Amino acid sequence: MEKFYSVRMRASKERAHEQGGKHISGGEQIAAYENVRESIIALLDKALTHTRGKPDFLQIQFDLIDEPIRKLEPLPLATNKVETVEEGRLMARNLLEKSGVPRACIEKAFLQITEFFGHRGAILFDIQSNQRVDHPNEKSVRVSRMDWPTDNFAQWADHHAVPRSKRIKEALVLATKVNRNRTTVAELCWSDDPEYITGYVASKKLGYQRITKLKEVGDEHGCRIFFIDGKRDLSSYIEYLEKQPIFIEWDPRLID
Ligand code: WAQ
Ligand code: MG
Ligand code: MG
Ligand code: MG
Repeated sequence: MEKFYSVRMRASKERAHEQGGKHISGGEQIAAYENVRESIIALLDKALTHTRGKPDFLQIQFDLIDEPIRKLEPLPLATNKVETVEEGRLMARNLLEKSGVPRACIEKAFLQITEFFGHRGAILFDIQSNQRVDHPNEKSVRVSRMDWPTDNFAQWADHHAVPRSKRIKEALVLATKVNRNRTTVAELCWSDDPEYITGYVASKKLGYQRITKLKEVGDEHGCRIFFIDGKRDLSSYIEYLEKQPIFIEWDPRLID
């Protein structure tokens, strides 16, 4: 069996993340040994040229994946065009509700949303208790060990008339890993990169629903919230997010 390595990067400014530094960039890939160098260079470039600023802390590491890598079909994609942030966020709320997140939970999360900005990972929000549950220490969760082999992604992108963008690839990889898990009800995301204003709501039910404007250009506040059904075991869910290796693989015969 071919061996694969998880390659991860994180970069911050002023101090390391755990010392309260500003998050600049993160990234995760899976590479065969002969491609590890290429992965590390790609992640290094991502960190050194980031629009959130020049990092002064950077860490890249790789480690062998022992477990078999599970394959998942990418979530179906749709793009919703909106003109204003207000329209975009209203659409996001409606899509979350259609995905099965209760109205009261959505309102509670949006009331607290400024506390969910500026993290390196995702906030877990429980739809039973209407509370943030990625405690202790309010440590957001970084999803890792996932990738989409380049050629298969390019085929998928061309077929769907979507640009072969790294950003779209990374977001759909993460959204697919997260939302194919039964504990996840839905996800809400927009970037913390000042120039990138398209975000999405994702769920098993609705797939990957892009929304073309969820913030203003120049705004460095981004967020990622996983709405979860908290009756299930939280620690095994977090273990899945951080450790379960996943490859996205699109089957061109399954035309959607
Ligand atoms: N695990 C958990 N949270 C993450 C991860 C991860 N691997 N990567 C990013 N985040 C969180 C973190 O809090 C970031 O601040 C926030 O998400 C935004 O990350 O056009 O580019 O990488 O279809 O800036 C979505 C739309 C783009 C793409 C999202 O997010 C499209 C994006 P960013
Ligand atoms: Mg990213
Ligand atoms: Mg790769
Ligand atoms: Mg970012």
